[in-house]
Formats: sequence, C-alpha cells, structure tokens
Amino acid sequence: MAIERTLSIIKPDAVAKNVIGQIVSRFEGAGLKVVAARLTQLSRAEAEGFYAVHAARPFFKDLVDFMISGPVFVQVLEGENAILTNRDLMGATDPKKAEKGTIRADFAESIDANAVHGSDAAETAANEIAYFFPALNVYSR
Ligand code: RTP
Ligand code: MG
Repeated sequence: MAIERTLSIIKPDAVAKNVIGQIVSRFEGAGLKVVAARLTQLSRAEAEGFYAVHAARPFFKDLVDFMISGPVFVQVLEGENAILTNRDLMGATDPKKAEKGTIRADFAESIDANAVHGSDAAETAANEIAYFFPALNVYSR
C-alpha cells in the first residue's frame, strides 16, 4: 500500500463543539499522522477558492457562509491509503446516512454542518494541501 497525504478540515461546527482532539484521535487511532496543522479563520475568498469546484451548485453560498462562520482546523494527514482511510473514518456526506461509528455519524448535525472535510482523490489532495500549506511546512516523521 502507498503512503499518501490528504487534506482534512475540522469544520466550524465541530470546532465550536470542542471536539478537535476527539476527531484527531480517530485519525491517529487509524494510523494516520498529523504532518501539518493550523487553526484558522477562512476569508470568504479563501473558502470560495477552496470549494471552487462546487461554484455552480445551488448549495454553494450556504456552504461558503458555513465555512466562514467560525474558525476551522486544517491539517495534513499522512499514512497508508490516507485519502480513502480518511474518507472511511468521516462517513457519508449526510450524517443521517453515515455509518455508525464514523465521525459524521457521531459529531455532525446535518449535510451542511457535517463536521469534517477530506480530499476525495490523489489530485485533489495535492491541490488542497498546496492551497493551505507550503511544502516546507509539512513535516513527515
Ligand atoms: P467535503 O468536500 O466537505 O469533504 O464533503 P464531501 O466530499 O462529502 O461532499 P461534496 O459533494 O464535496 O460537497 C461539499 C460539501 O457541500 C455540502 N453539500 N450540500 N445540500 C446538498 O445537497 C449538499 N451537497 C453537498 C456538504 O456540506 C458537503 O460537505
Ligand atoms: Mg468533497
């Protein structure tokens, strides 16, 4: 299996609930390492740029409004199959459809306030990591 990196965001709802540590523990428990991290307040332009792929979707404005409603915890996770491992830990986009024991099933309220983001493929992971972290601020260990 390949060692990969993926971008994870703990969204404003989960930061407000004070469960950053509980969510990071799940990543660590699955063998993923945090190799970059920062708590930050996204600007509207940053959030729009990050979710540009969804710009034409009807939920885009609500999504951006939500992502700038409070600080987010952005991090790079590294490990075997990190992209899929993270998506499995997150669960389905809609927490009502997410499997028991996943982060979204346990911490998310709705499809809009759904606790976490995770890159969905190798190319998006590379782009999303570069969007938030210059290469010299990512620390393999
Ligand atoms: P994310 O990008 O945040 O990790 O979520 P995802 O891959 O599971 O879902 P995606 O299709 O990329 O959608 C991005 C975010 O937009 C919101 N959304 N709302 N109302 C809707 O039908 C709808 N569909 C998506 C969700 O908050 C989702 O996380
Ligand atoms: Mg997505």
